[in-house]
Amino acid sequence: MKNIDSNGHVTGKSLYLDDLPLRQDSLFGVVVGSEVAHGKILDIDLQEAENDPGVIKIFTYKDIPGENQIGGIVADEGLFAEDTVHFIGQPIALIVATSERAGREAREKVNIKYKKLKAITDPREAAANGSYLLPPRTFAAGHPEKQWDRCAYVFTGSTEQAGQEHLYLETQGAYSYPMETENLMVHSSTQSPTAIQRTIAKVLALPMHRIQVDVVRLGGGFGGKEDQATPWAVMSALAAHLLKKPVKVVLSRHDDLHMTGKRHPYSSDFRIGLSKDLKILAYEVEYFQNGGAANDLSPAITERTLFHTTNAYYIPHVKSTVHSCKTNLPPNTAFRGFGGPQGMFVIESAIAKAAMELGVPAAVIQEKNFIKDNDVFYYGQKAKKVNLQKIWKAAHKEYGFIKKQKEIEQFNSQNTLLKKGWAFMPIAFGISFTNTSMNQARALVHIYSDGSVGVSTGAIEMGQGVNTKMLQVTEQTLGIKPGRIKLETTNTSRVANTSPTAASSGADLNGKALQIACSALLRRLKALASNLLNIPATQIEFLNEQVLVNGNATEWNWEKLIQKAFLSRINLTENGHYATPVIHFDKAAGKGHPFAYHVYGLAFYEVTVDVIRGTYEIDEVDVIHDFGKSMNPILDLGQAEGGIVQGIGYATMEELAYDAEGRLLSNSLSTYKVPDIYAVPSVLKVKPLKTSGHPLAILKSKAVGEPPLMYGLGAYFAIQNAVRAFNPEFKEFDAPLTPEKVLMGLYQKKEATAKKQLKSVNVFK
Ligand code: MTE
Ligand code: LUZ
Ligand code: MOS
Repeated sequence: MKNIDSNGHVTGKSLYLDDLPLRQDSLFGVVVGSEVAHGKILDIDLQEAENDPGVIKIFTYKDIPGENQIGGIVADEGLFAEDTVHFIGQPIALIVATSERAGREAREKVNIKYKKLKAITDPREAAANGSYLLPPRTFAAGHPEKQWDRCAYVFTGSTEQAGQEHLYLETQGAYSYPMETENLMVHSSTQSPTAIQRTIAKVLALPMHRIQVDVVRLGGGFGGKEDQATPWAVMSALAAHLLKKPVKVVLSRHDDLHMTGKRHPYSSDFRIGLSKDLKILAYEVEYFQNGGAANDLSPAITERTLFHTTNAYYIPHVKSTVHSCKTNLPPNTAFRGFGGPQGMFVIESAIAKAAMELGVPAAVIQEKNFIKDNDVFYYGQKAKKVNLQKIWKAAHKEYGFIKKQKEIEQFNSQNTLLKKGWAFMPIAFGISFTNTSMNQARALVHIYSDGSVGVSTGAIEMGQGVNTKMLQVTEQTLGIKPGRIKLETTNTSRVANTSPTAASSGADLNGKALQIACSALLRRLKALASNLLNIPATQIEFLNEQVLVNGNATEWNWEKLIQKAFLSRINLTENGHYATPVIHFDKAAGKGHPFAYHVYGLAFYEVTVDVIRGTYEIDEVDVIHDFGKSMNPILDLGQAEGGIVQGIGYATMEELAYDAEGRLLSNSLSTYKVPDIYAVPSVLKVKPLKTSGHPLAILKSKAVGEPPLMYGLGAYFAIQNAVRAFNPEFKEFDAPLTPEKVLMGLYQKKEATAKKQLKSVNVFK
């Protein structure tokens, strides 16, 4: 089934927040952000702005009836700054005006005086100053400290990874209006309607049931709207509630880039120890995570980094520590992969470093250390149904890598102006929210008396096609035509207490809840048919809208049976609840079984570097991916391709530039370079592994939203190898590997010491 949104998207008929018709007397909010990265607010002069003709009111923290607090995991973030500011763009006030333009003009007239304080934007510098969001978290297994002497080879190194801008096509925004009594209706472009409902309730001092959040779809989220859709929705609700008028707050692209957090940059040190036969015996890593000015989702992202420290490998002795550093940048947040890509880049760098020093291809070390069935991930979960060996073999057979590698070697020996490189990137990504309690969902199904069906779940459609998957689950469970089914908006009054649509679990969690609801309805209808036909329910089946008995048609079809059920006063509404079984995790011990299952796969990269210009092309990416038993191969392929390209952008070209004060310089699409169609590899093949799927995946179809992004990291190592074919001194792990860095790397004399004094202190040296 093709994506049910595709016609609407290409004809422009799909509705987004900005397509909602405005109510009479609607007002518009423009956010006033801090102009300094760290400072005391000495004075806020709103007089001149307030006198502007279009301005209705300017709100600050003083207008908040409840708590000035929007922190989701840790209560450390005000909606509006009070006396100090911690990043450029931090909201201080909301100007509500009769038009957005009037609001923006008034913003020019706001005068805020600050006393500047020292701003820190580098996580190592923050650590050196004791500036942390939370104490460090460590996961460990075995005794790495006792292994170093026993290892035949030990290597240390450091890595740098920049952040990444989500660049959802639709910027952050919300539209709220008051309803009868104290009730509020909130339309928001959010992955987490419940977080918005809960936070508005807290800020306005209202019970949650007064607030209804409704979401049609998002023009992309990528994690950027898991937590950070909240402030704008709360601001619009605050103003709507206090002014008793509809208020829309939508960020301009410029404001969105400045005010919202991004993927966390990491600066990390590793030490890796191998045996004579290249088994990894021990691995130690310290990550310095750039958390920005408040926790936001950093504690959860920290955990996912720890979980993905060993990526697809079995390592018996591991110690992994994340230092979550507080800096004067916007709070960094969820981004497809959620700390996983950061953990994986470091272990892949460690393997690459060992391979360079030992003079073998990294692939030799990778393949020898893949995790196998019954090996235990270092956080205690036993690996089951691992298929990396199978994937490795399938990939070699399918794509003929040995021949490709020989051809690349030959190419390099014959060419002086162009050099090729290759690399493998394996992945093992855990599926479930790492916070066990979040792994639950609900679905509400109505069968109307004409036989049509309305489905509500907690899942948010953000382009990934979750609504299409929900429709498929309904269709297959009830045995009816897709045309009978309508996916309702995601609404907190219909489905309450939702987890964000995140962690790639949207389809699994909501789909399983929906299956439970549909199955209950089906049992009820079968009991009715059994009565009508005087046949045991076990012999009855619903297929293609027909009621079948032992495979034979009866006089009853779907419509007729539903009418009969309604007249017989049978309940045609059902609510399904699903909580992932099996999973558990002891946070203090750092051990347990946190994931329903893992998604595995392998990507191969071939790239060509121009040694005069430093430019490069990604010639080919060949992937074998474990989709399980895909319920929708076209959608899943789209997720894989999109994820890979987004990951390649992260590893090679997306470079966030700040000035020394923490002001974002790459604040437009002319200065922040994301992959366009020309950056997509000329050949990008994604083939499914043949497998029967996993029972905890919806219809055995594995979660696909995030895992493919991490294949993108392979681009880094392939380009690095191409540079090394020209200059073996190039050994840096500093992502993204932009053409500028490639050019420097091609001509650098010896292994460069890290750029800054602070960064050169490897904790393992
Ligand atoms: N695909 C599109 N087109 N747009 C998005 O915003 N978000 C990604 C992924 N794929 C995203 C996307 C992220 S970060 C996640 S967690 C998953 O979709 C969420 O959806 P799922 O749980 O239904 O896979
Ligand atoms: N969000 C979250 C996530 O709250 N917990 C997670 O484990 C997670 N994983 C991936 C993406 N978002
Ligand atoms: Mo995705 S980072 O889990 O929203």
